[in-house]
Amino acid sequence: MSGTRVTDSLTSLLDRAPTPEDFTSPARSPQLTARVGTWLGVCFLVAFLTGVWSHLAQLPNPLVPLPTRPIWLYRVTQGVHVAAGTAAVPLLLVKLWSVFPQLFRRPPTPTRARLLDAVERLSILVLVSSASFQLVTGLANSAQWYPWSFSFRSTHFALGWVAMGSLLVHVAVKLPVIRSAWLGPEVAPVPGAVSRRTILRATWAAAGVAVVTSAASGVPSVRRLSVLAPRSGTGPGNVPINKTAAAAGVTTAAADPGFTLTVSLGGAHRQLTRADLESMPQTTATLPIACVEGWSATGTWTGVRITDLMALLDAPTGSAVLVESLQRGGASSRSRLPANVAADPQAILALTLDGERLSLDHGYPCRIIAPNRPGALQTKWVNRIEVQA
Ligand SMILES: Nc1nc2c(c(=O)[nH]1)N[C@H]1C(S)=C(S)[C@@H](COP(=O)(O)O)O[C@H]1N2
Ligand SMILES: [Mo]
Repeated sequence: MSGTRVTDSLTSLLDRAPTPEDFTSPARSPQLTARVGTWLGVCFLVAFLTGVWSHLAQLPNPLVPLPTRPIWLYRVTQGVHVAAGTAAVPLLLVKLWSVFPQLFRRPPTPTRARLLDAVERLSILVLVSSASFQLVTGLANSAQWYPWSFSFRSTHFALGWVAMGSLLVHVAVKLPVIRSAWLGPEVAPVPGAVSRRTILRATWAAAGVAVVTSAASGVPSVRRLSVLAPRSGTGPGNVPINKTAAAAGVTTAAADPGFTLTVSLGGAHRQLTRADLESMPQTTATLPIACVEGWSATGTWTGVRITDLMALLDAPTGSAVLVESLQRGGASSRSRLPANVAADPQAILALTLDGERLSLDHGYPCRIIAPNRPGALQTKWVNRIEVQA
């Protein structure tokens, strides 16, 4: 095919493609787009800030020690993170529906304008794809479904910055349109057409239903309504079970009566059986498991303070602690308690939950529980504690 014929057929294809004017639904308007878009932007900002916080909370070696109080802070920020992301799903769908005819806008003719148009389209492509990626992976993660091989946390974190950056560019470019849509004269409703108010109400309702049925399982009064939340069900002590002992491949080792925990500092170490741990002073704390997936549940845990274990080896105060599980591999099979966490009187190697011996699935013989930490760091089936002086 010659060059001119290619250009000719491309031109005729473009001629036959619809134009924005072909989509005549009076329900679409800049006023609708601006309202949904503003709330979508708010959801993304909230999810971004709480997401960065969650990322920092999971760093083994935080630059600045994150506080261990209030004990419920991470539970709230992560619940809000997942709720904001879930609410954003219907908002993004309505927003895209309200603007998609613009895809068919013909590029302007003057070179400069055409270039600007191309840049804007490119920035929107980045925004829409990064935003969709965040919502799809986030939603899959909150359903504990990881159908990919990349690291969820670092990818979701990196794309969060991309989405936020392109959102800022988008808002800056559209500021005049957003302003006049919010502040300009009221547009009279078109008789017989679905009104903007109806669409907005349906959109808010959809966002509300999405949050309550899937993301609100950490709020006791609505937990029963969270029918789509994978772990609104209860395990022993009303604390859901994240990964079972069988799934982690630790059943035999964890149930072994010969189990010992090794506590070490440099070359020195102590071996402790479960009976040894039970004979040490016991501490009780009521603390939540707050999963990155959005659910959280409170339990009353009893066991040995981390500081008491450190004292067995005369470890210097202010030491951090590395904790390892019987589980081989897996992102949650080890965690680090920075010095301020290890020193906390509520940082416990738990032996019981709600007065009952810890179940195998909750981490028997012993598991970490400490205040204001992501659930992923509350290591189960602990068999090694290494003091890092
Ligand atoms: N060894 C080990 N510990 C683990 C996990 C794991 O997969 N393996 N999952 C973590 C995650 S992501 C959470 S949310 C909590 C859940 O604790 P639970 O199952 O007792 O509710 O355990 C954490 N501890
Ligand atoms: Mo988790």
